Amino acid sequence: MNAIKTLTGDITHLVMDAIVNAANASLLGGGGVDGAIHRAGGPAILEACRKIRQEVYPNGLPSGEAVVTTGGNLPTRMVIHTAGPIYHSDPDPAGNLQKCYRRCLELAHQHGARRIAFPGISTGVYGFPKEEAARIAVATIREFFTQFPEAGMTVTLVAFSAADEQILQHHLR
Ligand code: AR6
Repeated sequence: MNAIKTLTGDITHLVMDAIVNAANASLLGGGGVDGAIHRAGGPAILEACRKIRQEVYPNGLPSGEAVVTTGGNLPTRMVIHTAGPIYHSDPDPAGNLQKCYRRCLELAHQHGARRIAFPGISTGVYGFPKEEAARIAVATIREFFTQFPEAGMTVTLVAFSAADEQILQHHLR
């Protein structure tokens, strides 16, 4: 059985198989949830990101792509880093946000992750409207579940405020 849940809190505290990082093309850290994950996860995550930049994405992670690293000191086995679209400059913000969710779910599934948590990718500094982002998140996860009914995944959508969780709940109804 697959399921979608919501929760309000700090994603770095969650015991999961995988948590998603709303990173950027550089993969070298930043503010928001990215900063929190690197601070709490320690240097092993940054080290793994540097290696991926050198070996796989010398020009940076394209918008809509995702990569997996260790969870370092976090209570999660792995971190899936994705670069969400910058809402006001990306040529296809909705399409690329959908790709982010899809790609993260595919990687989680490939790595055997059953408990996976997402923050609101692009809904902070990157300016993606929260309503539209929640609709895309829920629709993309549901589509994935339809294609992989046997995946046995529980996806937790993590809000950083009660108001944001209300938006997610609305789209789950
Ligand atoms: N746990 C859960 N959610 C969080 C946390 C946390 N610890 N911290 C923030 N949020 P943002 P973006 C929520 O700005 O818009 C960074 O500098 C927050 O309330 O972190 O994808 C990166 O390096 C918001 O709803 O990510 C990039 O340069 C959501 O997480 C850039 O920002 C995403 O906010 C990415 O921007």
